[in-house]
Amino acid sequence: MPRILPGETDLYALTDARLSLGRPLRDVVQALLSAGIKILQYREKHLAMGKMLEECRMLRAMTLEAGACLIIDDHVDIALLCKADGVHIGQDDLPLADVRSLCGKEMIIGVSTHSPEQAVRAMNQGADYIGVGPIYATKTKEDVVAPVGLSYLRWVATNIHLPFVAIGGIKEHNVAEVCANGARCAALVSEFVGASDIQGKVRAVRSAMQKALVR
Ligand code: TZP
Ligand code: MG
Repeated sequence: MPRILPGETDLYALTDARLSLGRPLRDVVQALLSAGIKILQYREKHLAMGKMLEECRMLRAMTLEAGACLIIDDHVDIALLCKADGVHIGQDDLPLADVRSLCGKEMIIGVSTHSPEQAVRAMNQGADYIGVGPIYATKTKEDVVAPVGLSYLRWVATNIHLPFVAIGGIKEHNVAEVCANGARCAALVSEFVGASDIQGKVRAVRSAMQKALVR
């Protein structure tokens, strides 16, 4: 099973059917995987559980074929049933220790964090990676907290020795700034799934990151 963590790859893509310009999930994900995305998070907040499970089983087959890691947002039950590589939880989801007891040592657990306290707690409780954000304002997440800006990102890059991924409002035009502030992996939702040319957008974001990182 592909166990790939943020930092081992530069980009982390998330699904969102409502932002995908009406295109089927299969096509959107195929474009992401063809562009070389190696971590894919299934994040659909508005579907029935049975439908989510069906979609996740399809994504499991597609990600295995592409050698990509599949992470499920929120739902440890779906992650287990579809044999995903991991699950991603927020501050209001099930506690990390309980999720770990359900899914075992091998599965990846990612935790969203918005402050140094949350980052330290996630690390001490055994998260495999943390999400850091929202860096910028975003309309993609409904219950989003205020942007934490680049200062929290710099703090994590200096103080937390755990893989991390920056998220929230990251676009082709600002990803260089995110890298300049310590990120080695960026998570994008609307910029990727909302692009008319998804593969071209992934290439453009990756190239902006590479330019920022060699500087
Ligand atoms: N967590 C923090 S911000 C966010 C999530 C899931 C949404 C990011 O979406 P976008 O479209 O890349 O701003
Ligand atoms: Mg959640």
